[in-house]
This record gives sequence, C-alpha cells and structure tokens, in this order.
Amino acid sequence: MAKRIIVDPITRIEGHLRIDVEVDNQKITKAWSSAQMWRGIEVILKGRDPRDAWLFTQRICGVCTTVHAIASVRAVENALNLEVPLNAQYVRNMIVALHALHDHIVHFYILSALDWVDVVAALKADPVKTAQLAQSISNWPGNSSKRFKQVKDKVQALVDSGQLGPFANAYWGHPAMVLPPEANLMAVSHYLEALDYQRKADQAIAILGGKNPHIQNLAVGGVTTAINPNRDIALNMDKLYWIKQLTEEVRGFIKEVYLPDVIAIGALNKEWLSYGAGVTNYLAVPDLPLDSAGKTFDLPGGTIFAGDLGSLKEFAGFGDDYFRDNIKEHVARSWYEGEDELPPFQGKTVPQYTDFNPDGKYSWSKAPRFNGQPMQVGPLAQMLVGYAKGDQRIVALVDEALNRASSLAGVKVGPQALHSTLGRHLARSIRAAILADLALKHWQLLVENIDRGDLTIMYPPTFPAGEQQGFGFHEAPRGTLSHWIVIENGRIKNYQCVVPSTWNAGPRDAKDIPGPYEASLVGNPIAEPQKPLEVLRTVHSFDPCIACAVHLLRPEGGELSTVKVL
Ligand code: NFE
Ligand code: MG
Repeated sequence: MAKRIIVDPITRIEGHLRIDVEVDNQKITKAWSSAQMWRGIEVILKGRDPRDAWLFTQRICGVCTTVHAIASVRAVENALNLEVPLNAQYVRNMIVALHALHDHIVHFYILSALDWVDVVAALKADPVKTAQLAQSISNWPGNSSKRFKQVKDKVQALVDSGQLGPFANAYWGHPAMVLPPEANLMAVSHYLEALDYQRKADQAIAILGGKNPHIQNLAVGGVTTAINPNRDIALNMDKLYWIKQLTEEVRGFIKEVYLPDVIAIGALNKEWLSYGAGVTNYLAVPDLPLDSAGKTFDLPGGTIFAGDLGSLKEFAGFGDDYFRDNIKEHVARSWYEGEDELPPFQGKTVPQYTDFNPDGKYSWSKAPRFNGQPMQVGPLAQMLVGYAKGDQRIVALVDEALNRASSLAGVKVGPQALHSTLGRHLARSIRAAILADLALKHWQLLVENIDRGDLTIMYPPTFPAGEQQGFGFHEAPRGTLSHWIVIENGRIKNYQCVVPSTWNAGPRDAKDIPGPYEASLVGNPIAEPQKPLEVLRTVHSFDPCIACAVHLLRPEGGELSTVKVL
C-alpha cells in the first residue's frame, strides 16, 4: 500500500517548503510541493515611485540579494525605453557574476553536499590516501595530506565533544551514502574552504555595490558607483585590482575544487544521473549584456521543450516578445483568489488561505507556465540552451566534464545524463566556471572603457504622463527571474515578480500538471521511509528558495501549519 511521507520543513534551503510524497514499493509515485509562507512585496509596491522599486524588491530574499534589484531596474528601464551606459552594464555584470559565484559555492557545499557526503564516515579516511585521491582530480594546493589530517582531527574533536554544530542532524550512515571514506574527508575539507571563498566573492560585491548583502549602488538608468581612477572615494584602480585579485582566487577554487568535486561525486553516485529529470521543458534568459540596450549577451537564453535540444528557440534580448507573450501564472492549486491564469501585467496577488488539500489548493506559490507548459529553470536550463545553440564556452566545458565523469565512473556519461538530479549540480558547477571567466572578462571591459576616458555611470530617467508597461529579466542563480511593472503617471500601478523558485517549486495547475520539483521526485528510490534522504537530494538539486518563490509574510506572522517532524 502506498505510504505518505511529509517532509516539513525541508532544511538547508531559504524559506519554508513542505514536500509530501507517496511511496510504493520503495519508489516515489506522487509528490506535492507546498510553499508554506506568504510575504507581501508585490502588494506594497503599488502607488510607489518606480525608481524605489529595486530597494523593496531586493528584500524579497536574503540569499539572492542582488537579483531582484537587477531585474527591477531592468523592468523600469524597459518601460521607459531607457538604455544604460556601458560602465553601468559592466559594473552590474560583475556584481551579477560574483553573486552567482558566491551563491553556487554556498549551494553545493553548505546547502547540499551533506546529502552525499557522510561527515562521520570521513573519520575512517586515511589522510595520505585522501591526498592521492584529491591530487588525481585536481591541482589545488589545499589537497595535502597535512591539511586532510588537520581536518580529520577537527571532525574527530567535534564528534568527541558531542556537538556536531553545522554537521548535526544529518542522515549519517544512511545506506544511500556510498562515497568511500577518503572522498568524504576530501569533501569535508573543501566544505570548510568553501566558507572562505564564498566570502571573497561577497567582499568583491561589497566593494562594487557599497554593501552586501543587499547592494546599494543601483539606479534606474545605471549605477551610482562613482568611477574615477584618481580619487580615493570613487571606484579607482586600487579597488579594481583588489576586486580582480578576489575574483581570481574564487575562480581558482571553482575550477580546481568545486567543479572536480561535483564530477567525482557524480561519478561515484552514477545512478543519480538517471533519477530526477522531471520536467524536461527548459527556460533560461540571456544575461551579461555587452551593449547599452541589452541586445547582445555573454550568456544565452531560450526555451527547449520535451528535452529535445533541436527545439531550441532563443530570446533576442531585453523586451523580447516571445518571452513577454507566453508567460501566465496559474492559481488554481494556490492559496489565492480566483482560478484564472493571468499574464503578469494583469497579474493579481490576493491571498486566500484554505487548508492543505492535495486534491485542491495546497501552496502559497503560484504556478507559472510558458505557453501552457511547466518549465524547469536554473543553471541546467541555461547550460542546455547554450549546448543546443553551440555556445563554444558551454559546449567545451560540458563535454570536458562529461568525459571526466565518464572516465571516473567507468561508463560513458553522455549529455542525456544532464537531465537528472546530479545533472543539475554538474550544470551549476560548469556555469560557475564560465561565470568566473566572465566576471574577469567584464572587469577587463570596464577597465578598458575607463581607459578610453568614459566615466559615465547613469542616464537619468524621466517619467511621461500616462501608462507604460515594462518587464526586466535576469538569469539568477536559481534560474529565470522576471519583474513586470505597470506605471501610471510616474507611480507603480501593478508589479509582479515571476521568480525562479516559483517556476520550479510551483504546484500543479488547472490541468493538474505537476511542477518541476513534483515531477522530478517521481521514480526516485526511498531506501528508508523514516529517513527520506533521496527526497532531499532531488529537491536540494534545484536550490530551493521559498522566500523568493512566494515573495509575499503574513504581517501578523501567524503559524500556517504545524511542523511534522520525521
Ligand atoms: Ni531567494 Fe532567488 C535566485 C530569485 S529564487 S534565491 O536565484 O529570484 O528563485
Ligand atoms: Mg509573483
């Protein structure tokens, strides 16, 4: 008989997510993804000055702090047909890239590695053999037997103290944890180093953005980062070289640690390259614009349907009408008034909480659809779009990673394996490697532009009377983000955010079609129903953020459901 497992809350994510699964014969047969929080950002924006929207929307999330700011200024600029100076694009692009580097490192090591890495089993590792393993996959200077011995002693001291700290309450010793002790020790050592490298990326963002989290240097029409090579208070050459140094250090960690670790963990858990595909319609938007208007980009965007790379249809640039005309948000299974599917410009956000009903309404998340279809968003979507397009950087790195995984796994791992739980991790680490190069490329472009004597950072906006509509998109760490604004006489009339985790974590729609988390869980094995590690593996592979997905807190902070502990 089918058994119901409720995991509530899912931990090591941002926000409050409940996952229900039905398990039959040790396999998941049905799943429900329920966002358990409601915030109110779209609602409080009404009537405000569009130039302030980015400061409010950026507070949607404490993880992807920059992304709503970027999407917001792009939406207002699109409504006003306003370009931004090249310097502003480059400064924004460096922030976008550095933020993603921080975010992808934190996601892999801090939020998801412990689904694969058994910290307690690392105590059985031989530090010399660990160094041999690590040196066989990477040239990272931190991969010495001395370092691994220190980390092993540190973990031993933690275990002896009985206080595991950040390593408490995981599913240690679970039968699905198959890494050899040495791979576990290597990964624990890299987990600790990851803390330093994500901070370096954050530091570089703070130098550019004034503070972090939540940058302060955006403006509709550009940035407020004063550039002057000769002034201490402005972005000068000293600060630019400091940023370059930090970015190079982070790039080293990504290429020599993060990417090889994901390849190794993937090869050692190869059956997880076949679980978790779920929705194989993919959506990504182009990003890192190379011109003032947002027509050419360093990262590709488009749609792919039914896993068929030949179906690729690209987005041309900011304002693309294929993007604008195909998105609707469904609320048939969400705790909002109405049943209608609405395009974002006409979008409504009127909360109406009823109980959790798996056959009716069961989530605070809306269900976005593209041309009526659920879409998977995230690094995998963007890497597949790039692969389908023949983007040289992406094809080269994807093929190299698949070849390395094949030789470690002893079986051919082809592009088909990307449609999976571990494929999402692999795509994210490849995207991080590409973004690290691109952060430095945009650093170079900025320096060359300054060298030509261009110090312009902003084209100030003017707001005509009457109504304007605009939308801005951004490929955030978790995928495609778009903000949609209707302006009337210089004030916000409507504002809707369609967010990566809304695409992925969203519930069923009016036609009962499940969202990506729900679809990806079906077919996953469950070895021990009391310890549903496999649910975490697949859900974490998307990097959930429910603060973003719902972007709406009940002001009274009321309890929405009782937490059911496993
Ligand atoms: Ni709150 Fe976010 C990202 C956005 S989530 S983390 O990336 O937008 O979907
Ligand atoms: Mg929304």
